[in-house]
Amino acid sequence: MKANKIRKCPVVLLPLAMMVAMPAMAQTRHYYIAAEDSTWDFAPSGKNLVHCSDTVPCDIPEPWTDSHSFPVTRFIQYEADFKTPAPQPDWLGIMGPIIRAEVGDTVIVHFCNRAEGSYGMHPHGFRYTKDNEGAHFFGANSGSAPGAGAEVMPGQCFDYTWIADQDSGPASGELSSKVWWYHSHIDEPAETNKGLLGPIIITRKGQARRDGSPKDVDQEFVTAFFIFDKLGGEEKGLMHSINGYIFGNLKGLVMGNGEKVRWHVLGMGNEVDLHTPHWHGKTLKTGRGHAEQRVDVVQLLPGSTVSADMKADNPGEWLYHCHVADHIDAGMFTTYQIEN
Ligand SMILES: [Cu+2]
Repeated sequence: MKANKIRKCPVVLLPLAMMVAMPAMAQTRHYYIAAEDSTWDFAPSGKNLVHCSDTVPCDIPEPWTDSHSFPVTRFIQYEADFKTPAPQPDWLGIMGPIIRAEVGDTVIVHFCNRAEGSYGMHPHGFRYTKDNEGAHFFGANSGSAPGAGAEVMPGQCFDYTWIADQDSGPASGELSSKVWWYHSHIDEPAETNKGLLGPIIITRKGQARRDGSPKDVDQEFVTAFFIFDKLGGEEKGLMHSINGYIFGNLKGLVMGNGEKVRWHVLGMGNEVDLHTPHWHGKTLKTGRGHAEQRVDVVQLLPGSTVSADMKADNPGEWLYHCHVADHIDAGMFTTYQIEN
């Protein structure tokens, strides 16, 4: 196992004015991520938690009543020892860890495949070389073979180097951070459907805290809308999920009154995966300057992403759901809470 190579900045005494004017130093950020087989319960409470009270039956409707736990393969983050799991917010659900960078940073993902199949990690947004593309294909036009990181066999490891360059970060009309996907890409449809996917957040240069999160927001949430197909198209295997949870089982979307909250939303899946996340209780703003728009619904297609800011100043528990009728019936909803 390679040692964590995060370098410490040398201590140099500078006049305060100079320190304030200096841009943040580019960082090399290390992530330790394994692919692992497990079982995932898309409704661990066994209940429909949004329509549930002393007088309302809490049952998940048929055909999903007892059909919401399935085999998955997921990206799990560890500390550098590859033994201690890194903490992950409950609301991130089935997704792999958030990989963060500020424009100018380099991300090194130390990936180990502990699952039974061969997998890899392909990022959106970052700049990378062929070996770090993490996608398996033969380029017949150039005669190119798959890159070194295209396919990591069971029991093997690969270090991906991904660069957050200017083109990886938000453009001028966008918010201070933006979200991208990463996922396995040998048999991409099968592997994302297994659960091998997660988010990347890249913050504009000079606008990130030390941990990469944007300075101008109090909290960021990431929610992915994806109909996992766990039984070859059979309805009772279609998990209309947000972060791998159905019927209100996605919990922890909690914010303080008055906080500025950024929502990163992502879509993945098949042609049925057209999703329209809708927030009750508050409107949001996408973009900035002339590109600013006020929304309470955004549009997602497979692979696409949207970021939007909410001023959380209306305390209460509010619905958060896909607005596609069939998807509502199948449980693609939860709630978020603005605490008083
Ligand atoms: Cu939907």
